[in-house]
Amino acid sequence: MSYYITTPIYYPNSSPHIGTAYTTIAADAIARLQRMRGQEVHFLTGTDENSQKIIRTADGLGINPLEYVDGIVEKFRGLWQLCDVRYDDFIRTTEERHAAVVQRVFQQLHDQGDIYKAEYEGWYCTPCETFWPEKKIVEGQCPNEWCRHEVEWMKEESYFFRLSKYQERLLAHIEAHPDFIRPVSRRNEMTRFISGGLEDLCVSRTTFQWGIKVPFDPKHVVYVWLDALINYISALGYPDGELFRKFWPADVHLMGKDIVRFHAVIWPIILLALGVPLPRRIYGHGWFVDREGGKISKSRGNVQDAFDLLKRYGSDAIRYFLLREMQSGADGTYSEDDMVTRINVDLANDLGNFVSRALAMTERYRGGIVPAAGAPGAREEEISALAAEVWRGVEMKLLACDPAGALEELWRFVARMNKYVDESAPWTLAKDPAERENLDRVLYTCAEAVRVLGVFCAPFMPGVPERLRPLLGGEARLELWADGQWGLLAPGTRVQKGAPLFPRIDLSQFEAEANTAADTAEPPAERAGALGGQAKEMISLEEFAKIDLRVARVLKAEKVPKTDKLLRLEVDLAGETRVVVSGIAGHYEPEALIGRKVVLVANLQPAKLRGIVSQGMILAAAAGDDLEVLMVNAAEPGAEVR
Ligand code: ME8
Repeated sequence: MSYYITTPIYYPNSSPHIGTAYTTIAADAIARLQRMRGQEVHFLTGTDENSQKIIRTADGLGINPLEYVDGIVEKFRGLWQLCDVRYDDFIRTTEERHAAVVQRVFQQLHDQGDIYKAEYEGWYCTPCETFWPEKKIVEGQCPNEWCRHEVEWMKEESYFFRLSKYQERLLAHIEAHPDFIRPVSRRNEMTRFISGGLEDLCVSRTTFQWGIKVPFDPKHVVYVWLDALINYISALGYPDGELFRKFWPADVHLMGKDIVRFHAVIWPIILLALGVPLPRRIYGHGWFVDREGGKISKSRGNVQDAFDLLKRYGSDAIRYFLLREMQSGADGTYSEDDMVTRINVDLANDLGNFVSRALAMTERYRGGIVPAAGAPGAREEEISALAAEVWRGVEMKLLACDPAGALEELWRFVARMNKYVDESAPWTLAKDPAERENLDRVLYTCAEAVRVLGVFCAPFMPGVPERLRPLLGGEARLELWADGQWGLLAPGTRVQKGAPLFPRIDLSQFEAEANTAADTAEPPAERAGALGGQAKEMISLEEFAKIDLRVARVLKAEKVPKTDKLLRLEVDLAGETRVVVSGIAGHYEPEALIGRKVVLVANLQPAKLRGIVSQGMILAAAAGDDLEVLMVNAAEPGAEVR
C-alpha cells in the first residue's frame, strides 16, 4: 500500500525554528511508523521561495534573492538531517519541475474559464501573503491576530480564480468526508467560513517580477499561494508521472492552524477544477506558544536557535518534547525549562531508568545472559497483553496525527514496567535459590520489554532502537512494526546495561544555588552514623516543625564513581524528582534500594558532594557499625513524616 504525507513548504525568509520543526518531525514520525508497517511511503517537504517577502528580505541584505534562499534552504536541510527527519523528496518552488506544472495548471484553468482577468483593488498583507477585503481591516493592520502588520493598498490588473463557482461542491465534499479536515474544530471553522460565501481570488501580481510567470501573459507572476499549493502534485510529476499515479491523492497534508484555510479552500478548489481527486486529510495542529501565549515565530523574536537546542539536548529528546507537548487540537507551550523537566522525568527517569534497571539485573544475576522466560504468570500475561494493546493505541493515535496521544499511550507501558520491577522485587528473588525460575521469568520479561520499547519508540525517537541495539546483543529485532510483538527476544541473548539512554540534565540554577555550599561537605548519612549516642541540645516544637520530612520513592541508585561510601539516588517526591547523595554505599547494594520508600529531609539546603548537587538527605539509623535506612511501606511519596 502507498502512503503520501506532506509538510507545508516553508518560507525560507529566515532559519527554521521549533515551530517549523514540530510539523516536520510529526510528519516524520508518521512516515516512519508507516514504513515500519510495510507501507510504501512518500514523505515530501520543501521551501516556498517565490514569495514577495523573500525579495524584500534579500533586497534588505543587498543580495540576489536566489543566492539568499540557497543559503537558508541549506539550513533547512541541515536541521532536518540533525533531527533525523527522513523525507523522500524536498521540493523548492524555484525548481523548473515545479514551475512547469504551475504554468500548466494556470493555463488549463484559464482555458476552461476558471481564471479571468480583471482589476484588483484592495489590501494585501505581505508577511501573510494574503489579500484582505476592506471590511476586515482594523486600523490599517492585518486582521490575523498573530501578525498585525501594516497592510498595503494594491490596485493592479490581475487574474482571478473563480472560487465562488466551486463553493457548493466543496461544501458537499466536506460534508461527505468527515475526515477531510481535522481536527473537528477546524472542520467546523472551515465549514462556517465557506458557507459565509467565497469571493473570487486574485491569483497574479504585476508589481514585481520574482516568481513564476503567467505563461500567456508574462508581465504577471502567479500569486504565491496558488504556486505553493501546487507543490504537492508538481513534486509527484503531475499529470502523468509515475509517482503521481502511485501516490496521489495524498493521505495527509500536515500543517499548523494558520494555513488550514488555504489548504481547505483554495487547494481543493484547484483540484476540483482540474478534475483531480482531493487529498484524504488536511490536518491543522496547534502552535507552539511561549509562556505568555505568543506564537513562537521569527517575527516575534521569541525563537531559540534550533541548532543550539539540538546540540544541547540531542535529536531524540527534542523530538520527544515537541511531539509530547502539543496536545491534539490545542496549542503547546514551549520553554527550555519545561523541556528539561520532560527530558528528566519522562526520558531519564521513566524510560531510561527502566532500561538500565532491566539490563543491569540480567548482568548482575545471570552474567548478562537473558534466561528463558518459562511459563508466564498472571502478571506476565497481563504485560504481554498490555504491550499489544498499547501498540494498537500508538498506531491509531499516530495515524490520526496525534503524536502526543500516541506517546501518552506508550508511556502506559513504560509505567507498567517500572511497577512490575517493584512488584516482582528481583533483588529479593535473587537471594533465594528456590526462586530461580521466578527470577528468570522476571528477567526475561524486563529484557523483552526493553526490546519492545525500542520498537515502539522508533517512529518518535529513531535513535532509541539504534542505541538499544548494542545493549541487546546486536541481533535483536527492532526494525519492523511486527517486531513489537511480544516474545521475540531470544533467550541466551547477551545484554549489557551500557551508558544511560537519556542522561539527566541538571538545571543550571541548582548549580548556582549549590555553589554556596562547600564541595567537601560531609555525606549526610555518614554524619548520622558518627553521632553515636551523643545527645544534642533541646529544640522547640516550632524548631522541629521547620524540618520538612517526607516520604520519597527511590527511582534510581548508583555508586558515585571513585568513592566507597557514596550513593547517588534519584527519588520521587510526589512527581518531583530529586537527586540525593547519601553515604550508605557501604551498607546497601544500589539495586536493593530501587522502588523502596525512604524518609527525606526535603527542605535541606542543597549541597554539592563530589560535584553532584544533593537536594536533601535520607534518614538512616546507626545499627552498630551498620546503617539502616528508614523505610516505610504504605505511605505514598510526598507524604509528611511527623
Ligand atoms: O505558511 N508552532 O510557510 P511558513 C507550530 N509557505 N507550528 C509552526 C509554528 C509554531 N509556532 N510556526 C510555524 C507558510 N509553524 C507557507 C506554506 S504550503 C503550500 C505553504 C509551522 O514558513 C506550521 O506548520 O510560514 C505552519 O503552518 C508552518 O510552519 C508555516 O510555515
